Formats: sequence, structure tokens, C-alpha cells
Amino acid sequence: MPRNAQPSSAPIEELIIDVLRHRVGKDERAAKSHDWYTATVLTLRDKIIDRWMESTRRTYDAGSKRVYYLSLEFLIGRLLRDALNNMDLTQEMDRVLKENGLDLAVLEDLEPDAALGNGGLGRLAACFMESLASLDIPAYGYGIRYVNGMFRQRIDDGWQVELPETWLSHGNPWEFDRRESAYRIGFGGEVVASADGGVQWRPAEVIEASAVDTPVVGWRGKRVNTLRLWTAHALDPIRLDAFNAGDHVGALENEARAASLVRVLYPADSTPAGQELRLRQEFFFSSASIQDIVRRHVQYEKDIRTLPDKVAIQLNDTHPAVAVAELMRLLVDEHQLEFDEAWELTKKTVAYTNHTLLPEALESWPLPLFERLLPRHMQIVYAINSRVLREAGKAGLDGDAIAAISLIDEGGERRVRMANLAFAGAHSVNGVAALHTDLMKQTVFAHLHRLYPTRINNKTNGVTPRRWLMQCNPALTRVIRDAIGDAFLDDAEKLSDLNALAADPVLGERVAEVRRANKLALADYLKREMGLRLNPDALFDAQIKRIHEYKRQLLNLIEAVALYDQIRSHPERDWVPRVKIFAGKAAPSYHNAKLIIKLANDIARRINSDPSVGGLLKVVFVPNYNVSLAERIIPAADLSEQISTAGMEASGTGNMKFALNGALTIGTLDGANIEIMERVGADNIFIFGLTADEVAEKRANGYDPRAIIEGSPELAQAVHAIANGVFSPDDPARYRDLMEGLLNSDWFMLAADFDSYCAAQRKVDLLWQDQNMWRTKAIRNIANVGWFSSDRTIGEYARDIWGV
Ligand code: NBG
Repeated sequence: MPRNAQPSSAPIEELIIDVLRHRVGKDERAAKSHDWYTATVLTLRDKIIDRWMESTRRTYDAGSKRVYYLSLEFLIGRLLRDALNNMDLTQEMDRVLKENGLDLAVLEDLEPDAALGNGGLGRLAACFMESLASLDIPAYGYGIRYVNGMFRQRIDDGWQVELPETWLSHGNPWEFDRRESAYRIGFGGEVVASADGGVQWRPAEVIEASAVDTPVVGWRGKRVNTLRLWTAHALDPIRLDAFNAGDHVGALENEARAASLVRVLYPADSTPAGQELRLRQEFFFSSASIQDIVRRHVQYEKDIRTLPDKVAIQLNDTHPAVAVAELMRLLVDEHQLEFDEAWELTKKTVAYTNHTLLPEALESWPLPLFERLLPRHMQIVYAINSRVLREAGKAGLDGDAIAAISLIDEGGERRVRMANLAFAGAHSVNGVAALHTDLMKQTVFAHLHRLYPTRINNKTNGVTPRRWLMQCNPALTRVIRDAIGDAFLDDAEKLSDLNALAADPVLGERVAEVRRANKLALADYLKREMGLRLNPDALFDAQIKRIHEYKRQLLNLIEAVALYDQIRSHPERDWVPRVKIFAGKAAPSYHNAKLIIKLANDIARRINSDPSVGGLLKVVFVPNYNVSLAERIIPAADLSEQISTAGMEASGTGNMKFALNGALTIGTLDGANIEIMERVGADNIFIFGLTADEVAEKRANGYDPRAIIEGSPELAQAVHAIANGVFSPDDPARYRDLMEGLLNSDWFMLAADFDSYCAAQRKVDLLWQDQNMWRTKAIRNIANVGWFSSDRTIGEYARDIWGV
């Protein structure tokens, strides 16, 4: 790439033209929007690079401890607006582009979403990266550069269709290919005795991991950290002899096999993919990251024994748990440490975050697969296990407890339990909301918790207020600045100054104006994209998240059907016009979740075209939910649906984003909803339904959903209508099994919560009739959720877990 002729301190108007000509290769007059987009990013990137180098130098000079965040997912979304905002260059760039006849907003829309994640877990990793940089903490994010990230969702006749996401098809101007930072990643083979008396792993297959770096700019450009994503290459990309012999495709097989490793993100949320490829991906990125970390440490510090003083490794869920065994292998086999010393260093260096209690999501691998793919790691896992089980025996734990603690699941087909490996190999194991952490202690990790009672701790999730307030809702940000000044921009908890103004009618009016403008913008967008006509004065009610039975989109849909019946039966009542907005993807193999998407679309078609509800109720399913769509919907929502079965949503982070933008929450006492309620006050949130204890009690002592359904006329009517094909006349039996599931077992307790959910919805309607009161409560929400900034969360990780 030719060098930039202008120093990056020159004014943007000069830089951008220079970049356009010399790096994009276009004359201003010939340049198309996409060329300008690339030039804009590269110009900004040059400014960022200076800070990046300065940050790295500073860390190096100070000999600071670094944080390494290992995550199979980073759901970063678009970067342009984020980076402009954090570099404080939005206005200047906007002006320069205008002078060239361009609109920054239009260019922003050309950026594809980097959708390298499924949902909350991946988005959390992205928020954490931003907060780490904003808090000036030296950190690397490590993950995989998927060529096709999360699938693109199309809705065909109401059904989800999955298409590959081609986010890299126009190149990615943010990234730097670091072919020199490459590591060999082995698979299979055998373990042999080495000359020094130890052992050596001789893999049968070796792939090269090479780094692709993206700068992550913190707030006010304070620090720029690195997101390092690994891509894969064959050591021997083309077998020339085969090629010359005429096998033109076969000669490229090695490269194709390597490339397939980083092709897709497994589109499974809270369920293990179960495929060998997934385990290969996990080892591939964990090994590359650990090798990179150890290399950097030894290069700077010269002494492997100081690893925990300079390195903190955070495992984002169990996906990178094999990193524990890989670090052990490097310490023992490559750095010749004694096993016990290596084990102590590993535990001091590694920490683990658990993100779900769903039993099907606790990863475990069939032992024969693990052993075949990673024979040396299998030995290490056994050696770790024998130490852990000896400690358990010494602590007086009984047979059942020991079986539960073991890294090997011996019940049935033998499997390696990755969560137990992560727990054993970490000095800290944290949950992501208070309730979730308590339940971890009581359920999945009960026995490990008895053995290591100080290890589990809580770090309630957070979201970055830069993206989830300032960037997605600039108008609201302006109103808040006018009301309380700028302090909240640097410390989200200063939003609490709004409390004094919560009942101020002028502020209420301004907040309402902003929301109305955001609703108009969303309505416009949905008209363009889906041909829908929405009333911006209706209550916008949004449930946007992965489609999963525990999240209970079905509860919301059944309530829509019941409401539809009520409106038709009682047209004389003063109904509040409502738009129910749904968006989310279902795992491709998750039959019921896909059926729920179809149901949402079937219900929407029926209700939206029925003149007898006269626009009082609309149901919308917006296709292809992603970060950018969330940024449009959240600022336009009046009501946030957080209605999971209590005890099942580890935290939720959408709940925080909505509240920060002044939506009121209707929700269960689950995940972080509880902490949101504690902060905004029980009067400013609509809580309904069973508690986690009540759910557990009912599951243990028998629960009869059929009796509940038949005893609730509104619910019975809705369930029977859906079951009998009222919404699917083309296939009347389509939802019969789904509804039978509710009548017969209802694991997620929709029936138990239905009446109380409806009652809460009618309270929502009632409050809506008093707009002044609604506005006050909305302001109270904004004022009191500053604590859910990921800056606060990262501050706690830094203090309690990483010691940085
Ligand atoms: C998800 C939980 C959410 C939580 C995010 C981030 C997984 C495995 N877990 O409740 O379901 O908010 O993690 O912690 O994706």
C-alpha cells in the first residue's frame, strides 16, 4: 500500500482527498459512495493508528499488566460512527463530507455489520472491548475472523431462511493483516518421549493461524487496544506437483481445509454445536491466543514464572476452556516447568465467566473425539483431574459430589466437561448477574463451589453508553446534556442528576419529542423495508433478541392473540393503540424457535389486515436482527419486553439498553431485571410472574398447565385458536404440536405466568393514558441505570479479578 503523503495531523479535508486518490485510487469526480466510505474509514484509521502506537508504547514502557479477553464471539456491529464519536471527529468529518456533497449518515449505512456473534455473549464482548479502552486498560481481545459471521436471516412466506453473511465482500478497511504474527496449530497425532525426559506432542496435522488486527478506540480516544482475530492458512497452500500433474483443484485442498475452519460462526445460541469442527475452532483460536500471549510475555519479561503478574486471561464462557490445557502444555512441555508449578501459574493467570445455566449449553466433548484430536491435552486433563479429585477426597466430599466435580462425565458415554475444566483452572469464576451467580452456586457448580468456596463471584453485566446512548440516540443525548450538563458523558452514573428533574414537564416534553422523532424514523424505515404503515403515536412494544423458548416470545404472541380477541369483543373500550415489534434469529436446527417465527408472521398477517381492530394493534416481525437494527429499534421503543422464565436468563443486556434510552420494562424477576428494578424502583417497572424459586418449586412438585389453561378463558381461547389453525388456514395443523406442548408440559411455564403478564400489560395501558406520569417514569429509568455501564462492570473485573 502506498504511503500516506500527508502527515496524519493535517486537516481532515486534505487527508481525505489524499487518501481517496492515493489509497483508494479514485479521483474526487469519479469516486462513488463506496470509495468515499473507504476513504473516510482510512482517514480516520490513520488518526487512530497514532494513538494505537502511543498506547502500545505506554504499556510497554510502564511494564503494565495486560488483560486478554478470549471469546469465540465479538458482535461489534459497525465501527465508523463508534470510532468517530470516540475520537471526537463526528462533526468535523460530517462537515468535510458535506463540502464534498456527501452525507455521513449515508456512508455509515454502507458499512456492513461485523456480525461475529450470536447474541448477548458476543455483544457483551464488544462492549467490554470498548470499555477496556475507555478505562485505559491495556487489553487484547482474541477471537476468530469468520469469513461468514452470523447468518443473514430472510423471511420467506413467514419462515426463516438462513443465508451466508458476506460482510467481507468489499474488503474490510478497518483491519490489518499480520502475516508475521503466525503460529502453528496442531491436531491429532501422538505423544512421544522427548530427549529431555519429558514428552512432546507430534501432531498429525498442522494449520497456521495468522493474526488480523482491528483497533478499538476508547472514549475520547484515550487508548486504542487491539482486537486480534485469527485466520487460518495451510502450511503448504498449493501442492505444486499435484497441480502440475493436472489436479488443479486437489492441489489446493490443504488451503481449502484450513479456510473451512474460519468460515462460519456456529449459529447456535445456548446449545453446543456438537460438531468436531466446533472443537477444532475452539482449540485453533485458544492455542493461537495462548501461544501469542506466552510469546509476548517471554519476549518482554524474560521469565515465564512472572506470567500471573503481567497477564490476566479471561475466558468468555466455556468455548475457550481448552486454553487451560493448552497453557499447561506450553508451560510443561515447552518451558519445562514442573506440573504443579505450572498448575499454580495457570490458575493465577486464568479466570472464567459463565454465561448460562441451561444444561444443554454446558459444553462437553465425547472423550474419544477429544483424545483423537488433542492427545496431549487429554493427558493433561487427566492429570488435572486427578489433582482436583484428590483435593475433593481430602475435603471429605462424597461419591456423588466427586462424580459431579470430575472433569470427566462417567455417566453413559464418557465426555470431557469443559465448564469443570474452566472452573478448575481458574482463580475466579464469575456469573453475570446477582441471581445467576447465586443459582450457579446452588445448581451447576454446587459441588465445585463447596470444594472451592471463594472462587465464584458476581459481575453484573453492563453495556457501553457510548454506543447504546450517545451514538444510537444523539437527540436524547442532547436533551440530557441541556438538562444536566456533560458530566454523564464520562461517568454514566451521573445520569442520576436527572432524578431531580424527573417530574419537570418541560424535560418530559423534550424527551417525548425525541422519542416521537425516533419512532417516526423507525416507522419510515419499516415502510421502506417492509411496506408497513405504523402509527407513531401508538405504544411501541419491542421484544428483540434471539428466538428461544425460555425467552418466551410465545407468551408475548399469545397475549397478542388474546388482546386481538378482546379488542374485537369490546370495541367500545378505550384501547391503547399498540405496535408489537419482534426481531431475532433462531438457530437453524431449532425447530420450535423457527416455528415461533412463522407464528409471529402468521399472526401479523392476520391481525394487520383485519379492519375490525382499526389499527389498534399491529404485529411486526422485522427480519435479520443485528446490532444496527437494535440501534434503530431501541431508541424508538416505549416498552421493553424482558419476559423469560425466571431463573433462565443469565443476565440480559438488551434490558439495560432499553432502560438507558427511556423505555419502561415489562419483565420477570430474572437475570439483571432484578437489579434494574432495584435501581429504577419498583414503581417504574412492570414486574410480573413467578420467581425463580417458585419455578423450581413447581417443576419439582408437579405442575398442571392444562388445568391452568382451561381455567383461564382468555388463555384457553388463544391457545385453541392457534392450535386449530385460525392463524394458519393454509395448514391448520401447523401449530397443533406447539400448543399441545403447552397443554401437556409447558416447561417454560407460560401458562403459569399468563394471567399476571396480561394484568401487567393492562397496567401498561393504564399508565400510557397518563402521558405525564409515563414520561416521569421514563426519565427515572434513564436516571437510574447508569450503573449498568460496562465501564462499571469492567472496573469491577479489573479490581477484583485481574488486579489491573
Ligand atoms: C448469554 C445469556 C444472557 C447474557 C449474555 C451475556 C450465552 C451463552 N449467554 O442472559 O443468555 O446477558 O450471555 O452475559 O449466550
